[in-house]
Amino acid sequence: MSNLIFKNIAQLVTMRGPNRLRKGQEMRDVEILENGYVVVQGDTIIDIGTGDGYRNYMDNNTEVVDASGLVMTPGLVDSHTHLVHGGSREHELTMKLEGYSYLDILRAGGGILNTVKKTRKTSFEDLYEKAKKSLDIMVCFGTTTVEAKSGYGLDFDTEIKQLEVAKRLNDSHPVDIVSTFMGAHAYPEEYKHNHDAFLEIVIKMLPYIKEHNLAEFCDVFCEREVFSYDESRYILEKAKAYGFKLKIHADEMDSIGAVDIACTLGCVSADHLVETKDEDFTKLAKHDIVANLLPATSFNLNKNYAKARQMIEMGCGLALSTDYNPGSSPTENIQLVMQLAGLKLKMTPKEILTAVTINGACAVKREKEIGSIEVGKKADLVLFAVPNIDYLVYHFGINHVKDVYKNGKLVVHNQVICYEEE
Ligand code: IZC
Ligand code: ZN
Repeated sequence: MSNLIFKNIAQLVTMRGPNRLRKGQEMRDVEILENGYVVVQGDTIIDIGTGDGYRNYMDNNTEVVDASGLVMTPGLVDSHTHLVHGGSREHELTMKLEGYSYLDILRAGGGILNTVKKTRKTSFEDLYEKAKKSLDIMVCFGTTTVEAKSGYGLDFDTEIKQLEVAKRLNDSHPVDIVSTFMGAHAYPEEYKHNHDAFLEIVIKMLPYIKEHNLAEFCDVFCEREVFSYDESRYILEKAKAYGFKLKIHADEMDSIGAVDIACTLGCVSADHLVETKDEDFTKLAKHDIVANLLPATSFNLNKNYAKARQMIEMGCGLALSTDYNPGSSPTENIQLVMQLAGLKLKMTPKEILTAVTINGACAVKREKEIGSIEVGKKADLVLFAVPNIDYLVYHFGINHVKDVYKNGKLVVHNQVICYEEE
């Protein structure tokens, strides 16, 4: 097997360290090697260092990439998206501008329910093509692993269709997809007045999804007017019993006890955390739950931002994700999220990089394989055309990617997709 060598990397952000959630001050402990090199064999990193130590690995077949003037980071992890869905919701923008809230629109049968109608009507092929376009955009911005939720079917056939689309994409697209079943995303029109019956429908899907290996995680939208504390807890308890790992949409608009559910049931991540009470930060830290923050959603809905600084001071481990969805965060751009994290959450570039690499990997339970540039890990690597990591957060709203490598293969070159279709 021939080697692939990156040499003269201006700043190599290794994220070397323990394969676990980096919490509190640890989020700033980021190793940056100046004039670094990385050696890849097949899909795996076999050496890293500085200077010309790479020379030992050179033979006639070696491909050498000169990364002078570039920054290299691990492939970015977008650990919260609603990737697979039909249609879009631009026609709700005017309502939003007129002052209707996210929940007002949902109450009127729009919002998630608007996307449910469209997703039910859209064919497998069309859902696949649309989600593939989004994945292509994501990888062009440096994302190499994506978590993808269902939750726009709210009936057996459509939830399964969404999960099957994600599975097919995982097989055919270079980006890795980690699937989450989110049947408890909203109550569909037909069960608006019969919550108990809908909860049973969601629970009946769990064994099928588990047997067919269609999702690793189960998630619930725990929110006033959506799934109550008891309803959320009930679903997640059942999912846990079937062997799903858990996530929870927590405190996006209001705090109704989602963090308590996350701590008692052992959720891997609690996501949003905008209205979380300060005492709950300590609980998240103590239980090693990934606090997954989604500032593009706050930006898009013109709402409050999560209190990232307090969270870090209280010892939490933060991830950052796009929340890509057609309603509250119609963007695939993880770099914009990183820049909002700097501007609005007051996170430092090192904390931000920790959040979108190793901590994002923790949010999808892939911390042993990805999230850092270390010997033995997958060669998921991004080259950014910036002089240093501060620049990545400072110059906002544009794409800084030059090239992206997934499993040791070049998949984006000069911001253009170049992978071979499988
Ligand atoms: O489609 O509105 N928050 N779920 C919970 C979403 C946003 C997605 C949507
Ligand atoms: Zn979400």
